[in-house]
Amino acid sequence: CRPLWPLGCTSQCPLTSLASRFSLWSRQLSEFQNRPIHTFQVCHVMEPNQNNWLRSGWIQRQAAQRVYVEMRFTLRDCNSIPWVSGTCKETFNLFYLQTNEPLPAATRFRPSDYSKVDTIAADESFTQTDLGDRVLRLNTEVREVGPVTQNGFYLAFQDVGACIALVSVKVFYKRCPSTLRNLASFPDTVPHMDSSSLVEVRGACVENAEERDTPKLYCGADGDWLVPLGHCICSIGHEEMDASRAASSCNPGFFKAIAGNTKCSKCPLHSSSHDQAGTLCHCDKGFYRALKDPTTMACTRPPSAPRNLVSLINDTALFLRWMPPSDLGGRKDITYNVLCQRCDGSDGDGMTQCEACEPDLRFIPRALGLTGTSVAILDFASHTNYTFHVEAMNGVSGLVLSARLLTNVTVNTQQAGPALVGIINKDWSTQDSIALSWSEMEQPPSEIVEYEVKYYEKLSYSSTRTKSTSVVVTGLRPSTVYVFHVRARTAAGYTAYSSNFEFETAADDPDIADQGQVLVMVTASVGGFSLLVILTLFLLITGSVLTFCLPVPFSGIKTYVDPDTYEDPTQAVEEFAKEIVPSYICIERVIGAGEFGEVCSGYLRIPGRMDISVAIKTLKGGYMDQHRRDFLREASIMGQFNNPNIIRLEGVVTNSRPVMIVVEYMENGALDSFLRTRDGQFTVLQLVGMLRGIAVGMTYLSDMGYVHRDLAARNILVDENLVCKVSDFGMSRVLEDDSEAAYTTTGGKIPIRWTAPEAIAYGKFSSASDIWSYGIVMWEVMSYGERPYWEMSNQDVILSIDEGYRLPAPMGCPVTLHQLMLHCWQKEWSQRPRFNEVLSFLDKLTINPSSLLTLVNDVQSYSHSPEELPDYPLFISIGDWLDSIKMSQYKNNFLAGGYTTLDSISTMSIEDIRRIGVCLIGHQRRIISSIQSLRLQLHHIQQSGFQV
Ligand code: ACK
Repeated sequence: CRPLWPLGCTSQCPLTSLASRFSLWSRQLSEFQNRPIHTFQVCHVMEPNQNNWLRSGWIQRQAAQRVYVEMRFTLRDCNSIPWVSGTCKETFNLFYLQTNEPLPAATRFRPSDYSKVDTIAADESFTQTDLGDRVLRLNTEVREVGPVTQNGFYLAFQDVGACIALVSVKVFYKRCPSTLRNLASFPDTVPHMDSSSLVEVRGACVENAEERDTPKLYCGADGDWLVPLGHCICSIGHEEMDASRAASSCNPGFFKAIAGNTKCSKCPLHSSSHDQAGTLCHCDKGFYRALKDPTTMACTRPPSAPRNLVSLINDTALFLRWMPPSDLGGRKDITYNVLCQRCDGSDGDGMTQCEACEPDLRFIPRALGLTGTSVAILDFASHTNYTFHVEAMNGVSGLVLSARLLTNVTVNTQQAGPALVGIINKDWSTQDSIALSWSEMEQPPSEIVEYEVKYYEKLSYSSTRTKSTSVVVTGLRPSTVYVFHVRARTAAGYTAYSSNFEFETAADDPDIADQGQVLVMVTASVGGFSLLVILTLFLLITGSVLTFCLPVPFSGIKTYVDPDTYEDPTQAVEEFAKEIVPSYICIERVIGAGEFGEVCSGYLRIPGRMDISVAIKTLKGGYMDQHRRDFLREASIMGQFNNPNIIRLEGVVTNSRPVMIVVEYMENGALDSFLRTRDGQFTVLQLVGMLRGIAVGMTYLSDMGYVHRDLAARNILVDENLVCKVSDFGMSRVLEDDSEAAYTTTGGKIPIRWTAPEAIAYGKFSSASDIWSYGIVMWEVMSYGERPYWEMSNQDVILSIDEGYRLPAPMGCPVTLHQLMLHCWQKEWSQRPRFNEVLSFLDKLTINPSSLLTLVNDVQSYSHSPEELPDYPLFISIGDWLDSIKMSQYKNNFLAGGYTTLDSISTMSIEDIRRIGVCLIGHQRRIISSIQSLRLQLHHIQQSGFQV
């Protein structure tokens, strides 16, 4: 409150007794600790017609809109004064007069000029003391005066015959005091004259704070601040202090890069701030921050050089592989550049002459910006020394001027001509040795020096040498198949490798020595010279001929080479698929039809080996070259894989007709039809086992960088032990073969129901889109081959997915598995799990089968509860519906059960379906699926705003 009056007045000055009998007294009141105080008193209670006036000086209004007068006075009640009845009064009156200026001193006092404010009565007059005396009590009364609109006013007190002592008069107005709220300051504010309206006041942000939403407060009539709105926030480099009243600067070692009411953060690792109010921490010497790094991220540095760079060369490709640097510099965005130089011969001073490699050298996947730790190099010149430098880069490498850290390897590509060794015979074997021999070529191009035999046990190798055309490789493991590569070194250097040969050591029985022989095609023989043959033994487990031969253990996985990167696709077939002698193939019967010709089953009868059951895909006569290429493309892809859950390529027949692809035989055929014929016959654990197998195969493919694009139950084959293997690789590019594939707006052919939205929309196929398809395969498996999204059109599937709809859990599906499916169907591809994560999740489920016990058994527990179901009109009858799903025989069951409308069946549970007498589990499943499908279609119709 602000006093208006008395301002700077002494006890004598403020009130003037006007034409009256008010007089100034000195009194002692207990309320004033009995100190003497001055009062104006009047007490002419015995005399009638009293009219005594006391008037204030001129009081300036200042900012006041509403003026209050507080009067403190004592008043004797008439009863306490004997013989005064009739004349004694117990009230006095308060008046006021507004003027713009003080009245001239000579102005006559005219009571009629004054307006009455109120009649004032006392609340208290006497109190009883302990001694029984009656003591006058002080009264306090407050009145509002006005409205006062002129510059000032006078107050006047009229006595009409009471006994009063006026102790004090205080005149004041109310204001909302200046304040700090939400980091904004609000000035002193006078409320509105009209008590029902508030004064809106805009605050100003305190120092080092900035406005977000305009800060506001409202000043109420009683001088209270009300309704705080908006706020200010601390500027960068500052944090809030003292309950949002002030912003203080960040201390050294702390920073704040974004305005807001958060605290200053400690400088991230390898950075510091030395001053107050730091908005950024500067990187310590030798550490950097990339342009896109958030300021909260630790400063990082370039990586050290890659380690253990090794090379492998075969006839057509040169492979480099390395290990990540020991110091990644604190970052994860590591990439590698492979730089190449040709270093041929030396100049006159004995210095090696190096120049940039030829531009048409092909690096697969590329030379720069590699994210993996291997690269394949094609189209290199023979008889050449290449030096490859591999450098590791990360997001801050570009900010550093210091020398680059490289790892080098020099590779000599010289080959002294084509393979000289063609036939290798296995003469005999024991459980730990194999005896080999080979014939000599009649006319070798140049003298052969000697044989060197290298052999590999797991990931390390040993070697032995021989000058003769035979060798006994000892120290092998029993009952193990080894792959042999042979090449000769002549005086001119190495020849190309021979084909692969597989030989097996004998079983673990010391008495049995295998005397089998293997006949293979001859590409060259060795003449009567001393010669060197290198036998390279690959342990089958480690992979095909592309496996690196390393002196150190090597954990890496091969990279898939796209056959399309070969100019001549037949080269890719030669490289990755074995040519089979047609007479070794024994066709038994036709088992199906593929896009290029029949699929048959039969045996592969290779002399010296056990018969193998095989499926034989044939290319029908009258094909065009393009057909042949597309047909064999699958073989050159499949031939690169070696995994128990990927269909195994036995070989191809390309040199005679019909052209054939021979793969392992899978007794139970395609997974989708297999499950359909065995509806409800497996345990959940068996189904999970199948899914696990598929996940193993897909983990292998994705690790190799191969994207399948057409993962679906129809492309998984099942063997007699229920092992599932991924197949159908030819379609990764064109998908012509898949009856499910439909043309998209971009012109590609895509199996819509199995394909991730980003792949449909912009052709973005990746292992993440394969994961989406894997989720659909999970759903197919758990529903025993049900068609995903039932009878919905492709267009409706795309729209529903876009609207966030996902397939509900199939009947009897454990909740955990459905959750995994939903995870695979995340719209954002980067949020989907990876195959190795899916695999370890499935492994955990298998180890802990109780996690599979919670089933989604009832349609009512699906994501759309019955209450949410649209109230749709009946557009077909129950009879039509049952006819459409070939379940007409249950019409009466539905009628008898009281289900006469589609509306009524939409909430049916599997229990309800059993209750009305549908006993066969396959029929229960078909009906419940169709109900789900109806619900989905109705949901979609509702979403699209279409009125049925
Ligand atoms: O469902 P299915 O019996 O399994 O019918 C198709 C048919 O050939 C046309 O592709 C079957 N099929 C394909 N590859 C093999 C295989 N490796 N083993 C057994 N059946 C196979 C497939």
